[in-house]
Amino acid sequence: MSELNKIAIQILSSGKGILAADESNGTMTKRLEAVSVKSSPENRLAFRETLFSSESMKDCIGGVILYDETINQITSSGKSIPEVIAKTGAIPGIKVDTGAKELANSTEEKITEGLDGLRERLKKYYALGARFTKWRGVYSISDKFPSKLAIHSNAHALARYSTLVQECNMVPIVEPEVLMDGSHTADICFSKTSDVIKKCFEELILHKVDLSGIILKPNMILSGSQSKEKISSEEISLKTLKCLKNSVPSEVPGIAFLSGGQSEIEATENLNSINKNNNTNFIMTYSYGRALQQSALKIWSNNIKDIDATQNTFNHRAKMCTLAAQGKWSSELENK
Ligand code: 5MM
Repeated sequence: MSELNKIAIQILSSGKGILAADESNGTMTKRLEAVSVKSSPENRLAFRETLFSSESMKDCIGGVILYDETINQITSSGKSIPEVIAKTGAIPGIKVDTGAKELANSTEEKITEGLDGLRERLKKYYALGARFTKWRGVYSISDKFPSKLAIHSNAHALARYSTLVQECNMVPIVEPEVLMDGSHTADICFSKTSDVIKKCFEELILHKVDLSGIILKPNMILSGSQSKEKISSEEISLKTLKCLKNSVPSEVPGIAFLSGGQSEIEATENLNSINKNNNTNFIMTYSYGRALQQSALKIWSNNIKDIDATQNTFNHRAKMCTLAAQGKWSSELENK
């Protein structure tokens, strides 16, 4: 077992998942302003420190993805954020892409940037305590999209990013996110997501990435958010499993889904169905941002001094997701 494989397994095993707290300042500002809190470095730190010191970190969270600002922040107790996270047993990680920009020659689509100077930035993050990283490619669905150009260029970037990360002894999370926006059916999502993931692995293999030392972070197979089609959690899980079974090489140790705009309960229920029906050898868990933090952020914004109330809300969500990662969740547990 390689060192990278060990790290990946440590992050994902025993029902643990990943807390995606890597919102860039732009996204975090939108989230904070939506609950009428000023987006200052102090407030961003206060919310995140509250989550990272919660009791559920120990049993539920295997890794936390940070943003550049956060990994460099020092808490009120004088500890760095990676130290606070490592003390709970979770592994600190870092988002290393610099965002999705307009794709030249297909300007309605996006290409994720951040390869320039990446090798040097990775060394700095390793020294700060990061042992895994994240890079997100984004793809939209329409009649024409994602184009071959977007599929190819994002896969190429994900592969080049992964080689540099492994060279620096960290585990790359490979996140190709096919967005939920649109009125497409789940079958269209299935076919476009399959194309995207297959191309990613074609490039990862070409670039000689050690597949046993990565984590895949894909979307689930869902109907578009404006679609009239409504499919059950059971159907979502079967389509998602079929897509991943057909597109992901067996060496990959685990898959950690993004929530992508699903409600907290939808993301939990769907992950639970996926695990109940899991007929693959992949660990199937969560790497949620909104589906772990939304309710906690609302409670925190009511009174940022009431740390217990925020932590209780976050603990509940983390516990529900961890049960779902083992196929042991049920809706009755939400009200206990
Ligand atoms: C936490 O949100 C991340 C967004 O970062 P940007 O601010 O750079 O857009 C995002 O990559 C996130 O890690 C994944 O999309 C998963 O989050 P959700 O909310 O979809 O579970």
